[in-house]
Amino acid sequence: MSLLKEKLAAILPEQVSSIKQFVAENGSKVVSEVTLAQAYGGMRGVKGLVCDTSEVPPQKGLIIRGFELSQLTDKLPEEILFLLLTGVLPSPAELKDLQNDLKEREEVPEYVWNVIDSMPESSHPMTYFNTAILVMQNESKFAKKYEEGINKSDYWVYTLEDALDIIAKVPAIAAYIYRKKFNKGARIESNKNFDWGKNYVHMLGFEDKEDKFANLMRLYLTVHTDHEGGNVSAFSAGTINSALSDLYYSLSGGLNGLAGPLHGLANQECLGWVLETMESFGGVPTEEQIEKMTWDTLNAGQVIPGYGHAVLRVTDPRFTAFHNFGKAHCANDPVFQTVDRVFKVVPEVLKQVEKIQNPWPNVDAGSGSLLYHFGLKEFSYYTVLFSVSRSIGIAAQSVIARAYGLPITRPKSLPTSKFKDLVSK
Ligand code: HAX
Repeated sequence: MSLLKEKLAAILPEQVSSIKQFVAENGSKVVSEVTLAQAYGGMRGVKGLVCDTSEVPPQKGLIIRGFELSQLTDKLPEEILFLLLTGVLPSPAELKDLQNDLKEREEVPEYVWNVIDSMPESSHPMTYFNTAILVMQNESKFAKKYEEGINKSDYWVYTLEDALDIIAKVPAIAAYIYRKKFNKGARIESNKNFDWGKNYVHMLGFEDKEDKFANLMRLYLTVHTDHEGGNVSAFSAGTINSALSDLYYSLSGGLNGLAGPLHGLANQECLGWVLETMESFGGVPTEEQIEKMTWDTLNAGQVIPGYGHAVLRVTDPRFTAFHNFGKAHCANDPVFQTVDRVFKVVPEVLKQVEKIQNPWPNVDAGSGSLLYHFGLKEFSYYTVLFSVSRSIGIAAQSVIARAYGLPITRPKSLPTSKFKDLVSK
């Protein structure tokens, strides 16, 4: 048994029984109320979901198992996976064991390459990626065991198996999609000596002798892993998984949500907006020029991608992590300089638009300029990078949900006529 599985097997029973007792003793206590505006407003702020892997306090931003993001930016994504699942960072031996386990699971079934090869070349990289995950459903150990008839208490064990199988394979799949879609040449085999992030850079086909791009990739993959349970991708995946659809079904479904421009696709849109601004003004724009471009976009009835958030009310610490990396490694890059200047101007403009709750940058505002700096310029690919990382968080949330025995998700909807009745009472 792997050290990760051993640890989970040791800690989960105690956690599950303490949650059962907590709910039994306090089940009737009111923890949240719902206003009419919330019912029509995407359930914003309604506290009706459990997520123990991470939380997002509006005034602070992402906290993973008690660690603020700034305490985790030097960690590998594999360490974050261990942390999300167990609540503690791995020891060196536990990390090595997890990395070896992932290496053993990384071979991608041949039919996945064939399916990717047979898709229309015009398909978006996210369509390739989510299709590849879905077609691998054929491999689900959870689905096979479920069909055989397993005990509910073992659901988490086979969800973990699926989780590790998927996480091991996604870098190679994502890298091949990049190489195929953008005519970069043949598929590159994995290097068993590299960690998960560095291996991804290697399979994408980038020369990276000093590990500079690998360091950005490790940071990128660490930062995007998890963002509590209510965001579109995690919530959708969790809902699908709650029906005991296995992780292949649920991850693919959740990542289809990440492909939306108000969610993960914002990173591709954001760099597009920055480059368009640079092109309009022939180089790094002045603050006045950025202000004009911002108002032009708003007046055209469009959003400024990379700014605003449904939960956050401060600068996203994930943006800060990328901004700091950019200042340290890309300070002279004109695209990064533009992002830096946009950060000075856009919040001041958005503060003047009364309806906007949060004028500050989110995770997507700066990362594209760093990828661009290292030569990954095909920005329709950026959401795939996000997805590779988010697979970790979604997988961890599903393992925990199955261990807790959470039931099928089923909130109540009402027609407008019933809400009118409720309001008039
Ligand atoms: N530019 C222009 N208008 C904005 C805006 C922005 N950056 N952010 C919010 N608004 C508008 C909303 O569109 C909404 O307008 P309507 O009432 O006319 O529909 C109004 O301000 C109120 O919105 P809000 O309450 O402040 O924000 P929401 O919770 O409704 O939406 C969004 C949050 C992230 C979707 C929103 O801020 C947005 O569209 N931002 C730009 C897209 C983006 O960066 N998305 C990525 C978010 C992070 C993420 O999930 N990454 O994966």
